[in-house]
Amino acid sequence: MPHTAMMGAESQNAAVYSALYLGIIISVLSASDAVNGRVPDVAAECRAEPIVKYSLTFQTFWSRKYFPKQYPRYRPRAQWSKLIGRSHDDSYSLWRLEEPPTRAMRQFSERGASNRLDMERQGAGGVLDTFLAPRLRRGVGKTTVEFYVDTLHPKVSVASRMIPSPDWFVGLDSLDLCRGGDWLDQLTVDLDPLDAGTDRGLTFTAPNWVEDPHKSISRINSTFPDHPACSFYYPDIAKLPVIARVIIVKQAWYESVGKETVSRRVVTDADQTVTSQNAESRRTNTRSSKGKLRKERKQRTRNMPRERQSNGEPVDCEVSKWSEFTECSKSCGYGNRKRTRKVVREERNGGKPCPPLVEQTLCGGMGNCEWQHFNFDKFVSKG
Ligand SMILES: [Ca+2]
Repeated sequence: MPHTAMMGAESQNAAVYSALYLGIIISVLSASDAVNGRVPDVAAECRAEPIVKYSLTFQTFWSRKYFPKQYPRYRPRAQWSKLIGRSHDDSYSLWRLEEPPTRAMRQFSERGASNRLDMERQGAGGVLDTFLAPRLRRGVGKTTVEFYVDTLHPKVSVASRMIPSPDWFVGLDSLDLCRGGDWLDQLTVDLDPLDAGTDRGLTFTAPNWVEDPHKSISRINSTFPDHPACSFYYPDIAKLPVIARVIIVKQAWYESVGKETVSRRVVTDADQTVTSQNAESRRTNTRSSKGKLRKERKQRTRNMPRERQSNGEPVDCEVSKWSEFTECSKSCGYGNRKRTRKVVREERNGGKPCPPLVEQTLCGGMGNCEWQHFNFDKFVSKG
């Protein structure tokens, strides 16, 4: 690793571990820590939970207020491309600071074209899960996506291109979510603008001007590129305001039980009847989902046969048998399947409330994928 910031990053990582042990689950790293993040403890590999689902929120702050110089207001106004993401092992790299970009990343950072990146498949070339979040049509915005990691592919990388820009993007490089034998609960990483090194333009709307020969990927800051014309050149400030941030939160994890991998716990809100509801819709639309739930319950009560209400004895909730599981949501890679049950009788007079009505389990796996170059043996051994 050529980075001189290595020691700093290590000690900051150590601080993060300490914070986690103290129960403080929010920590802030800079992008350089993500780039340089190396885990000293590789003996324990988060084996207790072989597969983990995380949410990743991409939040952007590219506003005229914080970045007034040449701020793109029209045709196109400041915005962000779709966010490309992968969970992966050590053998894969989406992009790396101080290394030339791959052809796929060059295409993406210069033009937002992802046809080469789209050829990267789940279960191939060290990639476990491929995911993407839709573009943000303003400089300031937020979007959330979910992805899976496992003990063999504990790292996550993402990239989103700045539009308009010559070849500028933000991203994460190989952020390891397994630290000291445990999966991180929550992590916030501030992202710096990056230059892919393949276009010489210095301003957001500069015409296409090939960098020949190509350079390596570098970090843009208030004095680099060191040219007054650069759209991010603010020599009077030491550090650019934060332009983008990634917040990663552990959502669910899975253990192997017999032959089947089942969900052992899903992070939920207080309402137990939505135990297995999709975490993203819950987060973004909590009020409406609860409203809907109330409505459904009311409906259910109205449609049920009226029972005698005369005595005040507690009546426990009664539910039907579980339905069959739905088909797996993915034919290659990890997906979800769920089963449901219905309320046969509501609880009354302080009787036992209804248990969860939806259960979601993990299904699929890379064994279903057809790509020849994937090492299936790895996954068979995971059960
Ligand atoms: Ca450039």
